[in-house]
Amino acid sequence: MLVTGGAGFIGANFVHYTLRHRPEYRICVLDKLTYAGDQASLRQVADRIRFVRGDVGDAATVDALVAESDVVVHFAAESHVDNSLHDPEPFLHSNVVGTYRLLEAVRRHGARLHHISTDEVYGDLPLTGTDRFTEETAYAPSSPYSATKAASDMLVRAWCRSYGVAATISNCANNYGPYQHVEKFIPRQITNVLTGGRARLYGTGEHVREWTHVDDHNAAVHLILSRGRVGETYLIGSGVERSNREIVETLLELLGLPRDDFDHVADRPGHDLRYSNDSTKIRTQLGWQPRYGDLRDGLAATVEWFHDNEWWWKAAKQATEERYRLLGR
Ligand code: NAD
Ligand code: TDX
Repeated sequence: MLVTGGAGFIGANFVHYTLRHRPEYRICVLDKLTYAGDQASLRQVADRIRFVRGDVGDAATVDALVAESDVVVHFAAESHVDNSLHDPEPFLHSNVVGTYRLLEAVRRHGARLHHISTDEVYGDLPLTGTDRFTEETAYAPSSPYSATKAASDMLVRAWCRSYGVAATISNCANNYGPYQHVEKFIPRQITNVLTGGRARLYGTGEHVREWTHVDDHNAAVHLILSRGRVGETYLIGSGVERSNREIVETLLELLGLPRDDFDHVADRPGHDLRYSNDSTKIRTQLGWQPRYGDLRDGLAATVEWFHDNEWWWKAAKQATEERYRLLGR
């Protein structure tokens, strides 16, 4: 199994999950080790996997690795919306060209591909209401990040239809858990507090996200690999929605601080209001069920993980906050 982006947040958790639950797979990770990738996330399993530092946009590297693989799980991407607003170009390269290179290699060598995507390709939903994205929702990406993810999904669909590539796609909502980069919302607030700073909420904080534990996402990916139908798209989401403000208040409480101990900062341009996935298809057709039912418990475990693993995030924290200072957030 080739895992692209396996040194990133979800990819590294996927490698750990696979070694725990599906030890029959022999895993090769291909990762460029951008600012977001960290081989330390794979330290405990380094002797059980092969690690190749390389770019999914590099045709020769990708071709050689896909030639040796039966299954490819494609996590590699530039993944942060704020970075994409500031400098879109790396998103075009990694997310669009990278997926194209992988599709061409998979087409040549006949490997099975699972493409990891996001609910952000569907745009956003009104703040109030019960609407949800489904597999039939029209694509309407808002940010350079989501536009490049939408493009990559379209490439996968076209390569399935025109060349008979054996691929599936999943679009998951926001993930949380260990090894998530400190630029992302939940780790940023926790590590702000742990380093003596304050939580920072964009705009009013009323924006809503649907939070899925990374292990629940990865369990769904394995179900799709073993039982999913080639050519199909599956939406993944826990059904647990919270406003950003509610998340910050819960984190502050878990960290032993007053619930209003945060700052409002400049809003994100084009900020998507609400995400919510209707995951009926994967639940009914493949039997997926999220196991991390209680978000507060999941957040408590995540706070504990960041508290106990300062060695993993300390170096990235300063550079990340430097970037945010330039963005005024
Ligand atoms: P991440 O930024 O933590 O990790 C991305 C990894 O990809 C890093 O290790 C990085 O070094 C690597 N990478 C980037 N460009 C590369 C390239 N050109 N070649 C090789 N490796 C490269 O991201 P994440 O949060 O783990 O997201 C993984 C995937 O899941 C992405 O495709 C993202 O769009 C998708 N996704 C993320 C979420 C979420 O909440 N984090 C939700 C839904 C979907
Ligand atoms: O400091 C912050 N304060 C804040 O209020 C940060 C970093 C974020 N936010 C807000 C913006 C969003 O409404 O929190 C929400 C979540 O922000 P992010 O962690 O940046 O995630 P989001 O933009 O929702 O995208 C995430 O989910 C879908 C992932 O980063 C994407 O890769 C994935 O596709």
